[in-house]
Amino acid sequence: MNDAFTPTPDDRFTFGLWTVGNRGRDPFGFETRPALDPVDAVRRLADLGAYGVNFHDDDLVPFGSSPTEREAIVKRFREALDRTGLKVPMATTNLFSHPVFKEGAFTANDPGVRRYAVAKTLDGIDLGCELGARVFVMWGGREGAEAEAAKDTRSALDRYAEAVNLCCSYVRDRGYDLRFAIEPKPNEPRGDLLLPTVGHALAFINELEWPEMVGLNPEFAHETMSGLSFSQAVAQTLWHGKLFHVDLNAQRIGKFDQDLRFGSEGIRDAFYLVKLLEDASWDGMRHFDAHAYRTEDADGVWDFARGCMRTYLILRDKVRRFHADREIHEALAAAQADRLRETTSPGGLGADAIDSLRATAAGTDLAALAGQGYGHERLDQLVTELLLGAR
Ligand code: GLT
Ligand code: MN
Ligand code: MN
Repeated sequence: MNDAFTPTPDDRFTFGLWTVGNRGRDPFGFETRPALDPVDAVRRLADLGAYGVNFHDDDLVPFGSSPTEREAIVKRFREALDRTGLKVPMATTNLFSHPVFKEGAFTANDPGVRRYAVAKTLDGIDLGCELGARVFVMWGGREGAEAEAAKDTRSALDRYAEAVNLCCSYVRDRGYDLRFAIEPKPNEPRGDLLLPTVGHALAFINELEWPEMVGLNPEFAHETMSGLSFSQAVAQTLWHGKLFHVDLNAQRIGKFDQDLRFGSEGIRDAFYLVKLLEDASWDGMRHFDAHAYRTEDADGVWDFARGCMRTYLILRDKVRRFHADREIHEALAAAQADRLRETTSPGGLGADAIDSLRATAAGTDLAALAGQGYGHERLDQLVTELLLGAR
């Protein structure tokens, strides 16, 4: 049944092969679902109205494939893309599954491991670009430590930057139209990961050789694991011009990385995130980095995928209603929400302007300002009622 919340490619929804292909394995239990052929994933996602599909090198071309096998796999996959019109906007490398990366990849103490990790990434870049990817995600799942004595963090950051610089240099040399998006995460699978939050990653980018080539791929679950506001993190990323990609899912604070169906937890946070992306007219991909519950069979996976997209579209409609709601407008005026756009010093930053600011401030009616109410209870309740369908 098609309704107003049925996705179309114009909505720019994407999924990873590893997301719909997730087989339900967890640290305590084996797979509960059969393997999914990437070509079937392409067909099902296209049927559901997605725009694209993303992958790790090994999701598409199994680790250890020969060049002939690689060629056959890529040909078959490309035919599926051509048949369905599905795109590959993003690609990435798996630098976390193979035991060789157990001590790190770009930041492994052993230079041999680091060289292998960089070379594997360059191969992944070739594969991604061959299939049209314009963004390359870097998630350093093994870059971190448990035994802190064994890892010098400052040297690790030197090597991390060196690896990213090598990848940028390669892309420039090849003339690829590709940008990198670093994905922060606080922990898991390592005890502590490097570049644990959006803030750490933004600062790291400034130290790189070609900072303009590198931005962020913030993930809902990862900032939430740290107890941080995802929409604030994404807003700051946008403010820096660094939102190159986004990983949407759901997460409860304080738990392991749950990667739940978008909107299944933290519906208010999800609403404010959708509001942010839509109000900013952000033109990137709405990528779902999530997977179906382990309880699901093969059909349940497509209920999961449909659910992610529908919830986004329902929240997008709520954003439209928010802007059209007269009472919400009044409450926003009471909160003086628009006045934050007024500059603090209309005369600028010079000495005269500062003198004038101080003269104006000297006349402040402290009692009046301290006594004013902002009406947040009313505004917040209106948002609650909007989300609950009561307005
Ligand atoms: C892995 C991780 C995700 C990353 C993927 C990209 S792999 O599933 O949990 O957060 O986005 O490497
Ligand atoms: Mn995650
Ligand atoms: Mn992710």
